[in-house]
Amino acid sequence: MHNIFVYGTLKNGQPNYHRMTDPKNGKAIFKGTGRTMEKYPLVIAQKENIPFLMNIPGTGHHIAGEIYSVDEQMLQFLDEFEGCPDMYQRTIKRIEILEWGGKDNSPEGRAAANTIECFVYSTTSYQPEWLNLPYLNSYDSYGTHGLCYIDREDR
Ligand code: PCA
Repeated sequence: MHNIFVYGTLKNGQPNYHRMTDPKNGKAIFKGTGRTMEKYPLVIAQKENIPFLMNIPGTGHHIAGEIYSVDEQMLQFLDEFEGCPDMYQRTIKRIEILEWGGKDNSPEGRAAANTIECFVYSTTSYQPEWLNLPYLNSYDSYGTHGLCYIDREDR
């Protein structure tokens, strides 16, 4: 199993969460909530209103998200779904654990420290104009920004 930190449309309550819970895609077990140790610029870009964490550590905010443990099948599914490595690249980042909320109470399932290394889909293939967009610290497709994510199926 692999730890993955999601900050965008894959979070619970967001438009692509159902892809994480669909057993056809593999397995994803919720572990808890966290935020990036480093600051990053998180923007909503392109006509489909897609959240992008630009891989520029030190700029922007600590980004809030959710930690999941996923199997190899789900990781492969997510790589393909997220257009990795063209649109996003999957890299390892250190995440500060805010709440360890998983159902797994076994010693191995519990967080021993207050940080954890996770895969994250961030991007270096961004448009320079994106640097001028507002930087978010937490993504919500349905937020007051009005930039609701446009589903893949509706494009
Ligand atoms: N999906 C991935 C990256 C951005 C997005 O919308 C995520 O939720 O972390």
